[in-house]
Amino acid sequence: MSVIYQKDTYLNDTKRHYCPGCSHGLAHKLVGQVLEELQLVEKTITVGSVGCSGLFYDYSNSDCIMALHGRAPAVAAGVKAVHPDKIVYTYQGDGDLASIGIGETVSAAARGENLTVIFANNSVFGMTGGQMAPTTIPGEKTSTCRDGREPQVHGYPIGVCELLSQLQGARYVARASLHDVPHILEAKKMIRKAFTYQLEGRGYAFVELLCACPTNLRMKPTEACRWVEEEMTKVYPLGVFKEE
Ligand SMILES: Cc1ncc(C[n+]2csc(CCOP(=O)(O)OP(=O)(O)O)c2C)c(N)n1
Ligand code: SF4
Repeated sequence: MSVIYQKDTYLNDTKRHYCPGCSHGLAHKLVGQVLEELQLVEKTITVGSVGCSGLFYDYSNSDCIMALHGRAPAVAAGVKAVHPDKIVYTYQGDGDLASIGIGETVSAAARGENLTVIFANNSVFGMTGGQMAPTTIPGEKTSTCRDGREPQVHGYPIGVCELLSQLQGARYVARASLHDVPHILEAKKMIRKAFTYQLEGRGYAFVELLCACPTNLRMKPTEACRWVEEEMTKVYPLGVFKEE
């Protein structure tokens, strides 16, 4: 009998702490499947970050290192410099990557580090109670903008793919969404390409995943996915921004 599906060896069986409908678990699964398919599980070092995915090291069989809030790209660059033969990637939320870590993010991309970055954009600081993040979309209600983000008062959201694709050092920049199955499959293709870039030494590769945080949106999981599809993708168009 031929095997048509089995769990990847990158993730272990530890019970996850994520809320029902949270996209983080799905994002990890896609990364795990890609690493398994590319036979990279044994040589991958994951650089985790601060936020709801901060316990990721408990869920993975790979070597993991935790960075301070926002510092994952700098840590990953150091790890890659010492272990050029390893596959090194960061997994970061939007508060981590686009707020406190925006300096490290831009610098690593501008330097053209041969790294893979997986960016889980759920539009809020999830772990700390759903505060407004640089990625919160206009009109979105959060615990620190209860009447909705108003650009004249709170500023405009940062499109990280739009920003990074302007940098010469960034080679692959793409945005996908995890709100339904066809888009999840598209996201997997992008993640695969981003790891292939590193494998081939082609430089910095970045994949943004639009994610649902039902708890802080105060929605049911299905409603949160619909919100990502209907509202988030308007502000953050999907697709490949750069591929060279
Ligand atoms: C230097 C520092 N500042 C603030 C915090 C508090 N903090 C912990 S998690 C977090 C929010 C993380 O949000 P995000 O990166 O969007 O990830 P999510 O929880 O949404 O997955 C913050 C601000 C911290 N741990 N360290
Ligand atoms: S608070 Fe949001 S990001 Fe954090 S585990 Fe729950 S749904 Fe996921």
